[in-house]
Amino acid sequence: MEKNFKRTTVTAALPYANGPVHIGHLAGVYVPSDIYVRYLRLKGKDVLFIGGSDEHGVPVTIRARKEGITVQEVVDRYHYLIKDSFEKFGISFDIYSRTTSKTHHKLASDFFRKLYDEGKFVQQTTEQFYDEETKEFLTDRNIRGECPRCHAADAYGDQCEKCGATLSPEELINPYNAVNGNPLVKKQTSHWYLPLDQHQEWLEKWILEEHKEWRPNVYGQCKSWLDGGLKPRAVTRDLNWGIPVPVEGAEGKVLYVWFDAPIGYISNTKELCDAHPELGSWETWWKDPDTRLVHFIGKDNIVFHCIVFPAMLKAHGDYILADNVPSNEFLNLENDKISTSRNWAVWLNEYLVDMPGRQDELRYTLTANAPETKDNNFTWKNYQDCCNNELVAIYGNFVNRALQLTQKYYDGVVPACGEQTDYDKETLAEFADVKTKVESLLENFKFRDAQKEAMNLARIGNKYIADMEPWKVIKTDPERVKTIIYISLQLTANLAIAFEPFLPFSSQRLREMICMEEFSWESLGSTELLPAGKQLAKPSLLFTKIEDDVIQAQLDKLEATKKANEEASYRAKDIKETVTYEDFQKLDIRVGTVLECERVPKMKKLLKFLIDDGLDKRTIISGISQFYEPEQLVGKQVLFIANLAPRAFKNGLVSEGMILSAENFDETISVTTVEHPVKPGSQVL
Ligand code: B3M
Ligand code: ZN
Repeated sequence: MEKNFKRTTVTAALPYANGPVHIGHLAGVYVPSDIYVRYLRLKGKDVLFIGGSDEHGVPVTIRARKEGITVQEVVDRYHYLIKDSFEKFGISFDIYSRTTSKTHHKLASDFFRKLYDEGKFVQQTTEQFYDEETKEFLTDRNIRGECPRCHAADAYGDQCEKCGATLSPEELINPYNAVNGNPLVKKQTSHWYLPLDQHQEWLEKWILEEHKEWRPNVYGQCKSWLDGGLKPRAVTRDLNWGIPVPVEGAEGKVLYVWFDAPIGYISNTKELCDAHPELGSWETWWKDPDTRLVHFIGKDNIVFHCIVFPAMLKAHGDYILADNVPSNEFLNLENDKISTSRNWAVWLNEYLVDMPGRQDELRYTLTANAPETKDNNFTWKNYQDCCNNELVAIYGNFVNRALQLTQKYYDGVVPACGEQTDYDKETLAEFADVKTKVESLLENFKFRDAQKEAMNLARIGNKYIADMEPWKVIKTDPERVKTIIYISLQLTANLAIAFEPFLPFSSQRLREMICMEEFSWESLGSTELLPAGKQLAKPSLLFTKIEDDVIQAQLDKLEATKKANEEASYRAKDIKETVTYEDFQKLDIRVGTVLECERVPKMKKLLKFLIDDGLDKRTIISGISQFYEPEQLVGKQVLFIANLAPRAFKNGLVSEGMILSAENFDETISVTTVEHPVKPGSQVL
């Protein structure tokens, strides 16, 4: 922090190209990093903003299998989709490349080879699960089997989704290949490990002593890893997708995705600098101690960026290490965890279609709710409030008043400033203050508070113009109005600068309206941004209200997702444990004819049936009164269990059997019946 760096390399986590990106990604990584970079650029700093897609690893291969296409097709599809979404949201990467690029394959491969040649890895042979038919070692996620805890039939090698237990593949009972169901055998395989234990000492000093300023969540996670004692980590995998391990005899092995992905930051910088010599050598951006390196990431990536990647860089030598790793917590959606598999997300590509031209509205809401210190929540209602009550009612309203009045009174020409009152001076002084405040907040990665300060500027402006009431004063003291409008216009120009890092689209529109070509962070707070006599362009509304029906449509969409998920999870209800035919035969299921059916007083859910069972009449109680009027059922032939031990109910009623009903996914009930009439007492076989 204290050090005066010459330039800054900013990286944003490389999203897996296995699906589109959603608001959680934007809030956690890409909006904050973009705000930071835009701010630095506005200050005239030398900065590179490096992004790209992470195209290796198991997730993309699983997606390919699911969709029945090749892995290359998967990464192509999502790389371009993600890149496009980022562009449209104004995430101003200097480069957005991909880890399947030639440059990256070579750089990552050379990186590994250098460490290998210098003996920086240890080689270890372990037993892993292997499919003898497909001749492949399986990764945890591709192994399934019976859960040792809850005995669910299809737990994953790393986790049981039924009981939530964290597992290792060894613990599964009868492990099998998740893709083809083949049984698995144990087979020896050899891998290279980065001996993190050997890096423990310097990492402790570097993080725990020299980087106490890191966010508490980041520092805390690192500390607990370090306190637990670091262990060697495998950096290669048996997989047929990825960067081949550049060592003889390592056929069928690739670099572990978390080994190559962070090197992707370096490769993408190289690709950029090679194409733009004016940026200097890529090595300056990664090796010069005068360069400040900052990684923006989500909290599940902390260990890789703070411990594993630095250990790799240190083992390699030559490289600088991160100066800070601002990491966010998670964003929830409507009080529920964002989940790709449950489709519980607001996808950026869909938002762009549903809410055209409203990128800043989302950027604003996500920063206002940024999960900087704890998990936070996005709700559509809050989004609407942010838009209507803040962007429209405060920022938009102030700017619109100032510009419209300039048109009305002065044909769009900035009037000359007359003598200022004390209130005028106080207002301008408050504005000048904001620069220092926003600056120190941004330098400390406190984006939410920084944006709040920018909005405060607009509040000050709004209050000023409301208090001054130029539309009244014009009748009594037209000279005074010139000063009021002059000041309001200076405030407007300041807002265009202050909001640029946060809301680049509206800021640009505003600058066009006030014809401000040149602007810099340093001029923030100035009271002479728009000189008297300057002709402004015709104004239009900076923000427009979001109506209830637009919000409702989004809520309906989520509701439909919820319904579809419930349906799917119902369908996916596990089949109960296998029973033998003998077990089944113990049940005596018969057809009975309903002779009478009535509600049970004081027991709302129950219906009391009198059934002709072929031999006799019997009473059966069933909890299905919400779904049938008793008279609907009289005369129907229903299936019932004839040999179930009688069950007594509280009010003395006894049920002599049980009527079989089907429960629909929405929990409605339908009684089972026979297709053709049969004699009461017929057995179901
Ligand atoms: N692709 C994981 C993730 O998207 C990973 C980040 C890589 S950053 C080098 O959470
Ligand atoms: Zn389980």
